[in-house]
Amino acid sequence: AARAAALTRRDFPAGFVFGVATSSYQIEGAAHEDGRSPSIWDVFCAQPGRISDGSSGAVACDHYHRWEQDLDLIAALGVDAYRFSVAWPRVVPTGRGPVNPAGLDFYERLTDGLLARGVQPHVTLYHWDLPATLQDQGGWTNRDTAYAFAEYSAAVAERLGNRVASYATLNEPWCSSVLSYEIGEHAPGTRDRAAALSAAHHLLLGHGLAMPEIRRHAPQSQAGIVLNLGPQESASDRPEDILAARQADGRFNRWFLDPLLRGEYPADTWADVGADAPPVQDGDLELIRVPNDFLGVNYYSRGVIGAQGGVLPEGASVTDMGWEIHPQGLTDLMLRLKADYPALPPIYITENGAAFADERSGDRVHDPRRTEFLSTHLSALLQATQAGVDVRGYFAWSLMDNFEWAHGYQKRFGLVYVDYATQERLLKDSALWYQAFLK
Ligand code: PNW
Repeated sequence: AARAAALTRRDFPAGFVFGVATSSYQIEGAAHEDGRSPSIWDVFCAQPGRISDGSSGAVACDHYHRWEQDLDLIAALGVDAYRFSVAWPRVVPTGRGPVNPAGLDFYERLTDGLLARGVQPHVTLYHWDLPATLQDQGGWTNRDTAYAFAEYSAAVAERLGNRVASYATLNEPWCSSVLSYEIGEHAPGTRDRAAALSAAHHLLLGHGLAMPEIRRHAPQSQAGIVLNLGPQESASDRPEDILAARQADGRFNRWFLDPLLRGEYPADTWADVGADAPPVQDGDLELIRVPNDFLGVNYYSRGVIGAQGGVLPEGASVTDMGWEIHPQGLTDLMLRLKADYPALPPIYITENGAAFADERSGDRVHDPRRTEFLSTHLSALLQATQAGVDVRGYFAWSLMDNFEWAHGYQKRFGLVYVDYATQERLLKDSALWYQAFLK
């Protein structure tokens, strides 16, 4: 802990980018303004029982109206970069069809506002808010959605162009396929493995189709994709646990990494899913294997897997999400990616952070566990860079408390506290720590 407390940005390679991250539906609110159409999350939140506190992102952090003060806050943190996402239903309200200029205006204001403050804009094109009209036609289980995504991506890249430091096509396709179509915890909330695997394939195809559009309109920006990854380790030496861990790794990590970086689905997992395998057409994998300038990695935890499912190791400490706190897993993951994928591009950690119920006392919010989480994960990342892994940046999740999907507002990931009754923002102790780390 003493070493972690002393850590500063100067321990990292020159040029290493430090930032904070958010996503559109989680912070913007203004769900019906300036031509925005409903997304699948508006529809999902309106269904009783889907969101644990019955809330939605209709207002969220009201960032759509408070963006200027939020950009000042970002600048005050002293970060190099800010990662935000663009809401597809603001830009192409019908999903596929005419562009809504007022939607693009908002993201142009953000982009220029960041640049004016000396902060690099990093854009994610799809952080889960699919236009609801596309879900009416099957959403990501419909191959056409991949083509619609490429057209929407082109419209964003055409407007924002080279002003954006990096474009990520998708955030966490595991979440927008498996969690959304198979586990049913995220929108649209279906429970169908074949649908999830079809969705995953069309998401990857959408990435492959969008990349050349981004490059055409923003040739100087970096372009890539963001995956949520984590080691899936066996709970014991028993062969059945080892097999289960390998299967979990196949579904969670390799199902996305292998098509993107090797141009093939993992054979063992393909065999496991049997008749639920996705509808792959000739040429799809060549498109999906398009070279990326970077791979974004969101790291929160590892999995410890037994034949019965995921287990929590004895004595493990967890965040309010119930996720094990395991910084070593970040080092392990980075080393594994380098070892297993010769085509691995430079890595950005595009999300890392923790939910804790933070105690507010007056105008201070004491969150020592979040500071500890961030500093130990940064140390773990530093170890990976020192072992030769090409990591170029780190984004803390999240800039501020926000709408945590199926958990509503009851899980707080922010470095900045949000008082939802007043929309007041307050730097938590962890934000002050990050500020000092960056000085
Ligand atoms: C990510 N899992 O979601 C998202 O990119 C963020 O929008 C979100 O707020 C953040 O992590 C915290 O949850 C995840 O079940 C959701 O493994 C679920 C999982 C991973 C990431």
